[in-house]
Amino acid sequence: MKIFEKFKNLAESLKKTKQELSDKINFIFNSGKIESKDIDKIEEVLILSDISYQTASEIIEGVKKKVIKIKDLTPDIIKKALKEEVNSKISVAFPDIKDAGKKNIFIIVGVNGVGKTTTIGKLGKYYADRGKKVMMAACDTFRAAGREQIEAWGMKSGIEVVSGVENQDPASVAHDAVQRFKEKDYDLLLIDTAGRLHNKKHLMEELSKIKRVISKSYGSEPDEVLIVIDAGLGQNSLIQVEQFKAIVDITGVIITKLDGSAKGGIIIDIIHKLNLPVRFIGTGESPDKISEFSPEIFTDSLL
Ligand SMILES: Nc1nc2c(ncn2[C@@H]2O[C@H](COP(=O)(O)OP(=O)(O)OP(=O)(O)O)[C@@H](O)[C@H]2O)c(=O)[nH]1
Ligand SMILES: [Mg+2]
Repeated sequence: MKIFEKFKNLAESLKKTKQELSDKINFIFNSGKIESKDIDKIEEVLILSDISYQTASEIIEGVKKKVIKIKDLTPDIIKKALKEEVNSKISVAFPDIKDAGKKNIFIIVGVNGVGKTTTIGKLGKYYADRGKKVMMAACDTFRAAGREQIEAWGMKSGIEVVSGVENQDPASVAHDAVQRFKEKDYDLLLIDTAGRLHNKKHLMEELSKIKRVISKSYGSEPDEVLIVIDAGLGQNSLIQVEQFKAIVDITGVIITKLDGSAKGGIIIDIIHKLNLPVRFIGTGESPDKISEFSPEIFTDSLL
């Protein structure tokens, strides 16, 4: 019960994807006797929920192998096999997120408008609620609104925000934040960055500089470099993640706006194809709408 409570938001935010997926799968099975060609139809349904062709085929091949010798196939047998296959794709034993010790730094990156600043605001509260002393840094110096936005989140949750002036070099804001973080009694520093398109070379170089400066002032690499992706962008986000990964060595993924999307299938590819852990899920706009990710709850809620 308690475990389910913890992932309630995750389960709820998968409703749209589940509807797309389960309704269509049930429709396939409603046509009477189940034949092996019905299993192939499921592959199309998976692709429609934004699972890549390659991953969908692997899942379907796995299902077929599991049920090939069973004479009287029922929808339940196939659904169970499907669940097991999806689960096997996403149950990768990643190391835990590095939020345990004293002094951890997370940098949050991603393209424009995916929900980075909102996620930092929610994460700040999430960790403060769990007893951490959190600091947030506004390294989006392109837009005054970016700074004001994170300051508003800080005010709401009583979290200190370090910010620079408009158009200040974001790397120098990051440097100042890390110095302050090191000197004072803080546990976790969350660094917000401006949105940038993955194909804009100079902006990607700027990000690489921010990370270099943080590592230098911190004395070691930041503990987590988390990329935020918008669930609604589906397969496009795989390209974004790959390009950011090449520049700043992404350590994990946060998926936002799952509440408004039927493309939750993308999560399977992030884990299976890109081999990256999904750390958090954004499930709405308000401060508490953030959830840890659980592969089991994900598959259970989806299928
Ligand atoms: N429904 C929903 N909306 C979200 C979620 N996360 C963020 N948003 C909304 O997405 C919009 C953009 O969020 P921001 O946090 O400003 O995005 P950003 O990535 O910081 O944007 P830039 O700094 O301009 O690149 C806002 O309207 C947020 O309220 C989520 O999990 N669910
Ligand atoms: Mg922002």
